[in-house]
Amino acid sequence: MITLYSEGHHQHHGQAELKDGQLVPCFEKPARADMILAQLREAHLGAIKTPEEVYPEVQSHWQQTLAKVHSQDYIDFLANAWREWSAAGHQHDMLPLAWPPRRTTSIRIPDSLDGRLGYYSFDAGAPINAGTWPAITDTVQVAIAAAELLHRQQSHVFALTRPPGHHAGRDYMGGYCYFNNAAVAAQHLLDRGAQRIALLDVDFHHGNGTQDIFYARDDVLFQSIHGDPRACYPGFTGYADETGEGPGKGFNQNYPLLPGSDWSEWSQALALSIIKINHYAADALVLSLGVDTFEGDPISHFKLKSEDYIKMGQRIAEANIPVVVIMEGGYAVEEIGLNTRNLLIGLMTPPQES
Ligand code: OKP
Ligand code: ZN
Repeated sequence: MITLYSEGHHQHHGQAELKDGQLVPCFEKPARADMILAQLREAHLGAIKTPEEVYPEVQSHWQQTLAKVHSQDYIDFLANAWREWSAAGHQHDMLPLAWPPRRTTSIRIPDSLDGRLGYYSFDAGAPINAGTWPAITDTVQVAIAAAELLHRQQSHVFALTRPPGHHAGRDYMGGYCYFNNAAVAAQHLLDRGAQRIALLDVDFHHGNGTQDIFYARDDVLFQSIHGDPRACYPGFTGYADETGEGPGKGFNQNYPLLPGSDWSEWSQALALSIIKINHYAADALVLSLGVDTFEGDPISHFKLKSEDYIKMGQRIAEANIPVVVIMEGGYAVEEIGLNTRNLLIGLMTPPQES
């Protein structure tokens, strides 16, 4: 297995997020990726490469792929946001403070930076600092290079992406996410000739952004297993009756599970989603991997154990299609490396057929 990684993510480190009414240090921090990388090295899970090493053309192509998944005005907003913010004399993180409410007659894009910040976000959970743009553009290239390697006949590739991406919709950020790395990887595989991509999101939180991007498309089958939106962030989306629209009808499935769910409940949802994926006959699988389903995760509410990630990887391997793994969440920083490593080991060593 090959891992794709780039140092650029270190430049993105938010200062604070809201939790239970208080500003607390961001759970989404550079050490998350560092811990995963350390575990991969220790386990000798295969070569760790930069996007430029394996796919130099990515440096001139990533913007084209990105623009098929996100709107150009949103991309431009992110490209210029910090420059505008710091020109206004601010040094602390950018965070939005107002959003259009229900019954807004027509949502126009404001001129003010605060207004645009609200327009292009769904929560105050995605702080922008001076290094956010270099980090998110670096990690998009990690995702594309990983997809490229999969296209060139690798059976498993791991994209160690950070910050995560699955809450980022076509034209909005939120929940630590700016660009949807998994959606970009799926798009690159389609651009390389794949007909059907399955995108399975196993992060604790609903992949609302990925659902948004592919909701009306039939070339990406989106499956998400997550905390029930009645109780869990981000809420509002992730119900089982959200099944796609227009040409995408039937190509979106949500498996909401109650807080407290453990491997026995979780693995039943996985089995259902794998049946769907097999039936779809996908050319490749993009796995949005969050290990915040872990019992020790500080912001999530499932009860998976470290060993369960080996089984998870094995079950996914049984679907017998090439898999590109895109890193999403996981905030138990001490265990994030072990849990990720276990998933990857499971993926590479499916149980022998009896
Ligand atoms: C990003 B990813 C709940 C606060 C939730 C944002 C969580 C973003 C998760 N009390 N804050 O899906 O791992
Ligand atoms: Zn998550």
